[in-house]
Amino acid sequence: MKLYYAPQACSLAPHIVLRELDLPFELVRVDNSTKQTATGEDFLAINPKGYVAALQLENGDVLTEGPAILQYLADLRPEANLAPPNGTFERVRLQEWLNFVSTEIHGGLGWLFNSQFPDDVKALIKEKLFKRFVVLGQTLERQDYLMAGGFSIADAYLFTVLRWTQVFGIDLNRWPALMRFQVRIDQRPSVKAALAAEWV
Ligand SMILES: N[C@@H](CCC(=O)N[C@@H](CS)C(=O)NCC(=O)O)C(=O)O
Repeated sequence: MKLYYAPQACSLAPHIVLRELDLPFELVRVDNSTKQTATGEDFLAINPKGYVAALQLENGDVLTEGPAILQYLADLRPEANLAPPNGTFERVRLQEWLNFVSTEIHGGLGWLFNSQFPDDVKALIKEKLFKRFVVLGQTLERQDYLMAGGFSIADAYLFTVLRWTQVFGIDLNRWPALMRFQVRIDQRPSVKAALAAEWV
């Protein structure tokens, strides 16, 4: 498998999960401004959506959209328990979190990267985002991970997007459970290895 990624982008989540699962993979860096890969390919020919993450399977199929990629990977090694089995209520609960992280947290923080947005619009986005942080905090105050059963793909995703708060000067200590969560996930060997591999 090939994971097309950009350093510190949302592709870090499947990168962490590939390492958690000890699956063989190749990392291919994408320059998001030129849409060229480090290997000289036209990224738009691989993923016409033009964004990371994209996962190319051994048969050539390309899978996109973080929550889909994460679930595909987790299901390759169900014994690792990074996602409850399909067809269970717990799997739907996981999908509920993946969707929340994708639309409310990834989506919200993602808008803040847009340099064309005026400050008052960014302030409104932050106000909404902080309400979502309170919701996350309510769960993470009573358990270490989003899912009661332990570390899952949703945690890899949440960790990845919450890291961006540093870029915008948002101090996660305002939501202590979120700060503790970031520190906890940051200590995982898979996370350390993924960050080291992307740090170029
Ligand atoms: N809906 C996509 C969004 C992916 C996304 O936002 N990718 C960003 C990096 S975190 C990107 O590559 N943006 C570059 C662009 O849109 O041109 C997903 O959930 O995977």
